[in-house]
Amino acid sequence: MKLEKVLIANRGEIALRILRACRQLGLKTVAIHSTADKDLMHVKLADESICIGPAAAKDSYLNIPAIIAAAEATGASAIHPGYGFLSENADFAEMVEKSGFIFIGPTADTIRLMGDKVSAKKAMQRNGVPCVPGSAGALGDDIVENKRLASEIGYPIIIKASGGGGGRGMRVVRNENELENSIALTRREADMFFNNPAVYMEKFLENPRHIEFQVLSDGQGHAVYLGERDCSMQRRNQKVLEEAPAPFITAEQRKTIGESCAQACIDIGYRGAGTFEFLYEDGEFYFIEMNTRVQVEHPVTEMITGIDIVREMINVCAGMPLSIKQSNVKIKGHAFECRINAENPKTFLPSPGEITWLHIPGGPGVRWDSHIYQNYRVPPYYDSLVGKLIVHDDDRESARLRALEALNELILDGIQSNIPLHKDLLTDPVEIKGGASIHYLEQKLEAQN
Ligand code: MV4
Repeated sequence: MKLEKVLIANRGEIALRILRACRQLGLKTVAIHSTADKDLMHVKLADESICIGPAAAKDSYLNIPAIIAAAEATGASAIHPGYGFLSENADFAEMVEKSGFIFIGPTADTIRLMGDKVSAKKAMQRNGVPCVPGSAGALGDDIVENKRLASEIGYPIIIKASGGGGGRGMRVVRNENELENSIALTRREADMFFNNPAVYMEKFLENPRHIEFQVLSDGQGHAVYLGERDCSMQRRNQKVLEEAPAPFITAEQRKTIGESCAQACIDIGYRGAGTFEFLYEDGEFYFIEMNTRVQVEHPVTEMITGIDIVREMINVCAGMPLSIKQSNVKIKGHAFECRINAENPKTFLPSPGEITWLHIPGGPGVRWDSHIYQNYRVPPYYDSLVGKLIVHDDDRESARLRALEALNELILDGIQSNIPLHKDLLTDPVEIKGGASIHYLEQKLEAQN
């Protein structure tokens, strides 16, 4: 089917980001929104908009029949899921394609394969992507065998739900006494939350960094890697500050790991934008999971490569071959992204409400990806992300100073935000040095209390 009109099945900043990419490609856009979101910027800008349900996400942005009906009613040719919501729901992708629309993402089978962490890991292993040492597949019920495996790997180990991911359904086990009970508990939770009792075992890495590789792939035998991002600055599995490239990663490491990711994409017939998540400790990369969607932090990669990831993912999902060759991917300079959340800076509780004054920073190398505007009311029903401040400069230190200056210019009044946290973080000696672990931010915040 020819791509002419894209239905944007999301809200907020990413819906606007997708709309901008569509506009540039000459594609018509359809915004769908909940009753609480009629004033969203992309709803105003889209060629057409449809209210698909009440504020609660389960009745609107997660309502598959309502979204398919909106696509049919508007004659859309494709659906872009953005991130979160239905973006990694294989049943949704399947329904979209069975209804005759293009799903702007990988096939339902690929989403299913990567959603099952045991099968994802197997796919990576056969393509030379380095993985965390662990069980060869799902654990059986033989406790003697599981104990043998755990002591072979060496404690501490971690039990993870195969249907989990993103930090849900995991349990660290520090000695043999806890093993049987931990497996049983994780299995029970996995069955309850993911409808899948399969669990697997990995060596637990105590103090890793979170480094992820961005890929683009056309499902027709071509794939490129766009370097890596360091997303270690996080609190409760929510990333706060991201950067690209990752500090202290060599060009040789980038090439080795990136090539293995691109190879895996070709092997599984991956289509669209994807992210390979790794833990990085003592100079080694260990694959943990793959995200089959466009990610919040994709702009830092766009800034250092000059590649419009959202445009490319639309093109390859519309059936065009990948237009980028690996030899044309050049990493230039350094980028940071500050996630600006509407939240209480001390308690981190959401802080919805009306934005009474907004001033957006500018100048060279400053990018603001956000749907908010002066007098916009941040609704209480959704994620608290209200904007992303992205900066780029020739080197890491210049980019850091540019981020600080942009944060100083940014005025966001009427709601509380984490702008103070970003100012604090970007002047923190550990952040200035670079390479902090995934636990650093939580430890820093703990020490301040
Ligand atoms: C781990 C780990 C240590 N060792 N796996 C959490 C999110 C999910 N994507 C995987 N997670 C982890 N897996 C092994 N073998 C530590 C984490 C982890 C983490 C990973 C990335 C970013 C933030 C994190 C915070 C806590 C734990």
